Amino acid sequence: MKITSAKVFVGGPAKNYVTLKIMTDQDIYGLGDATLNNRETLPAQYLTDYLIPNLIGMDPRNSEDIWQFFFKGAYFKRGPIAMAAFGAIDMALWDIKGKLANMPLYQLFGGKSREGAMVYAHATGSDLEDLLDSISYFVEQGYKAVRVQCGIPGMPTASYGVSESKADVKNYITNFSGVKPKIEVWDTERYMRYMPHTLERIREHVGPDIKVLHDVHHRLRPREAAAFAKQVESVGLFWLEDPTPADDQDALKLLRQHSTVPVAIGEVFNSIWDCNKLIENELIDFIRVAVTYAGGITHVKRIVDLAGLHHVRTGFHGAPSHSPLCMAAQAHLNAWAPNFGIQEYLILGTPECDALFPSEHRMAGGLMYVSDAPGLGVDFNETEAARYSYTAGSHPVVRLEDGTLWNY
Ligand code: KDG
Ligand code: MG
Repeated sequence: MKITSAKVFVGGPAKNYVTLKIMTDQDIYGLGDATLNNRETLPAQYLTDYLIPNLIGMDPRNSEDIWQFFFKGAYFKRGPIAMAAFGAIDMALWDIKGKLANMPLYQLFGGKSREGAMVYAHATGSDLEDLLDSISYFVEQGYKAVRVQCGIPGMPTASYGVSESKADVKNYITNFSGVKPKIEVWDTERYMRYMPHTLERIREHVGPDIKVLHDVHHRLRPREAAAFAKQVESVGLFWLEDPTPADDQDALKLLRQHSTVPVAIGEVFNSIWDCNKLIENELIDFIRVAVTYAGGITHVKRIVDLAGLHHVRTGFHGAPSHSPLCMAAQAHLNAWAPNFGIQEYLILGTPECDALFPSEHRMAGGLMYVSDAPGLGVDFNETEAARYSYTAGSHPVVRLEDGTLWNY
């Protein structure tokens, strides 16, 4: 069996999905996602210029050797651009493998460990009143877990995960358009004063059974993160996400000495080498990598297995920038993983998105049910794809009030 050609599409409804389609000499094709949020053209270019010309003629069934060829074979390894490009190839090769075997991917991993996989929604409010409405909305929809992000009184601008306008509580989508980033202003002291007791109020509002998650989005120093985690311990958070900048694998030691709050980290990691010490030293409870920019199914499965040895559960990234192809790959891993934790879920399921990526993966009662179709179980409609083109976007840049640059 041979790979005969491959093409890359960039675009989609409200997002620049980067979709790879690999064709073979046997009338079977595979699909993969290389979407790197706000830098979408870069993995697309890497695929087109370097990786696809090497893929032509390879046997798509040798997904392990092909992964090693691109990863070990590259002198300059890792990094989100390369790993997103390898990730898309790897996903597409697993898709082909599943179609050849006439099995859904989770069967090739070892079958199902559960039926529905718990997901969490994003509740958001420009103030606490709005946030409580937002939480109630998602709970009424059947979600068992919600991430809560609240506007902080006196904060000069809306901060991460918070609606800019009042009463915008259902579909929180940040407008990232433009090459020049929007500037956000951050004040750690205001956040540290307001957020802990607000989380207490949220717990009183939802009762004991709803799982509550909160994302600090890399904003605190290790000592501040330790103090914050200690203060919010009584809230019983399901997780505290990215309390410190993710690059420092030792930063969480102080937090661990002062608090038992579960910690989730890893949405910016792109290889096992970014998280192996965190996992082996049991400094985290959930690993947040995404199948797209952590090198695809082959590499993420290795991370999941390492995590399982150290009581670390999965909590794969599922921001709206992930295409339904990445979410499908994660759905198969979630169905299989013995150490599954939770899945972030923000695909809006718009008619436009469903038309571009037809699939039978479905959501019910706050759980995601994986499709039984062979391979990834998602198709790609090229006629629909022709309607979309690329629009440049950027993540905001954060500064302190005196102008000092901070972490987004
Ligand atoms: O591309 C960056 C976003 O995906 C990120 O800011 C979202 O923190 C995030 C989350 O938890 O989904
Ligand atoms: Mg996050």
